[in-house]
Amino acid sequence: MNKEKALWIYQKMNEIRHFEEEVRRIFAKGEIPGFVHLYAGEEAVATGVMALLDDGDYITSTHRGHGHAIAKGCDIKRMMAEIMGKKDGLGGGKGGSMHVADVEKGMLGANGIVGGGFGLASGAALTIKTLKQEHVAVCFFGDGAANEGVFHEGLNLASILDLPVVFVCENNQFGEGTPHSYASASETISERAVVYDMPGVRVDGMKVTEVYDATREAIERAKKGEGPTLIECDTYRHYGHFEGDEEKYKSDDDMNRDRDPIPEFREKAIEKGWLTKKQADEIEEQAVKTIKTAVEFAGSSPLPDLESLHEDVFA
Ligand SMILES: Cc1ncc(C[n+]2csc(CCOP(=O)(O)OP(=O)(O)O)c2C)c(N)n1
Repeated sequence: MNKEKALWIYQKMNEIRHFEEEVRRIFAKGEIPGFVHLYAGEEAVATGVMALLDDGDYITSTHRGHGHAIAKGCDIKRMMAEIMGKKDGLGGGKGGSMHVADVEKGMLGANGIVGGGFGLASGAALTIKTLKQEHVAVCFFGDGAANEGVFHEGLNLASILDLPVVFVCENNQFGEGTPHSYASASETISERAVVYDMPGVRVDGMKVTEVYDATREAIERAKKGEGPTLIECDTYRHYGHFEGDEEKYKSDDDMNRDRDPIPEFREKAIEKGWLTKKQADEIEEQAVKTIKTAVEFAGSSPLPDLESLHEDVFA
């Protein structure tokens, strides 16, 4: 970790948070078609990992993918337009929140299929290995996805082929309304790594520095040809599973509202001398402006033309 990385991380964390707060507001006004699953609360994971990647590295995302897309460098204005179903969206407004993608940035896509990223990430890593590139693929997935069969297939394949892939579990304790403690036979997800002969690490996913350090080691290993790593990040989503979810399945103790990775990192970064208070304040103010501009851009973008209905549609 250094000043440059810390500045970037704090900027992206704030952009993600304000982006999600605006999506929440716009969704409540009825201006977003379909579902949205907000990433607020989990910012330390996306930023801690993505601080170590560049455009040549691939990621696969989830239904809760806005944070991954922002941290991977997707155009924020075009993301907002996509989520609002507008013509200038990254996918022409036809994919929406769960299909935000930008292959040029190595963002292979948010994904409405829980567990849909395991095969894609392993495939991307196989491409990297075959072409002898100095890159990695990162697969983000939730604790719920870890109970899908494809988790086991993906990890097994990546291990036997020594693929340069990092599996990052965002364990936010719930798969929709089902607690991890009820749905998982193993206490942790990381301990499952042992049967696939790869390192399994569990970190506090509310602390960017922990996510960052674990990811750095995993990437080094992957680039040396030593194969995949499983990282489990203990995290928490601030809002419901999707917007409109009243979270009646959570007790007061489960709400964990005071766990927030952003002030946590601000304090640490200032204490370590990576950021000054002034820089942190400026980053916070700039993030508000960046997202305001994105909302204006998306709001003034037209709906896709009716004649384009069958373009870019594969099913
Ligand atoms: C294959 C598949 N099964 C079920 C669903 C319905 N579904 C959408 S999100 C979700 C919960 C996923 O939980 P988790 O992987 O922990 O991610 P989180 O929502 O907590 O980020 C489920 C079951 C789906 N979209 N795809």
